[in-house]
Amino acid sequence: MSFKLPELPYAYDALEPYIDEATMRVHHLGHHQGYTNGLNAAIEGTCYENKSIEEILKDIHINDTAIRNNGGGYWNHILYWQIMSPNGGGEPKGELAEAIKRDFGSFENFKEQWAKAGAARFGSGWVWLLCNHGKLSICHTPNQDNPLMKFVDCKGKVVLGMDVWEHAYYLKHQNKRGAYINDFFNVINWDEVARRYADCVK
Ligand code: MN3
Repeated sequence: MSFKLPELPYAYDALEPYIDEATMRVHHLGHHQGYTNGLNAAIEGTCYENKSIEEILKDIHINDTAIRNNGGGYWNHILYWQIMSPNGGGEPKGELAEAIKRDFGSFENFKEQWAKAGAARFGSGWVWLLCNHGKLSICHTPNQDNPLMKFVDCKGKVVLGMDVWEHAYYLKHQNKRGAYINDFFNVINWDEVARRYADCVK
C-alpha cells in the first residue's frame, strides 16, 4: 500500500485573496506531493508499509528522521487543507465557542495567543490547537512534527493546525508572517474545527 496525495477540497484559487492561488498550487502539488513521495520511499520494506498514517506517526522513534519529516508533512497538510474553507472565517459557534471562551477568556484573546505562538515559532513549523479531555490549549512544534508523535511535548487531540513554514505564505506575504496569520483567520473552517472538538469531548 502506498499513500496518495489527496485532492484539495476546493479550487486552488478558492481561498483568494487571503491565500493566493500560486501558493496553493506549489504548496499542494509541490510540497505536499513531495512529502507523500518521501513517506512512501521511507516506509518501503519496513514494518510500516501496511499501517495507517496515524499508526505510523504514533509509533515512530525520534531518530526515524525520514518518516518523521515526510510522514509528519503528509498528515499535517491533509489537516491543513481541511481546516480551511472559502466559506470560512468569522467566529466559531456552539460548544467550541464556549470552550474557547472558557479556556482563553475570549475569542479575541485566543486570536492573540494564536498569533503569538505563530510568531514565537522560530524558523519552520506548525501551531496547534489541542483538545485534552475537552480542555483547549495552544502548542507549536518545529519542522513537520505534530502532537501524534510520542516524543513531541504537546498533549491532546489536534482540532486546528496552522502551517508557518515560509512556503505557506512567502509568495504573497513575503517575510510578514503576522499578515499571513491575520489572513489565515479569514479562511478557518470553524465547522470542521467544531467537528473535531466534538469528536474529542464525546
Ligand atoms: Mn507546508
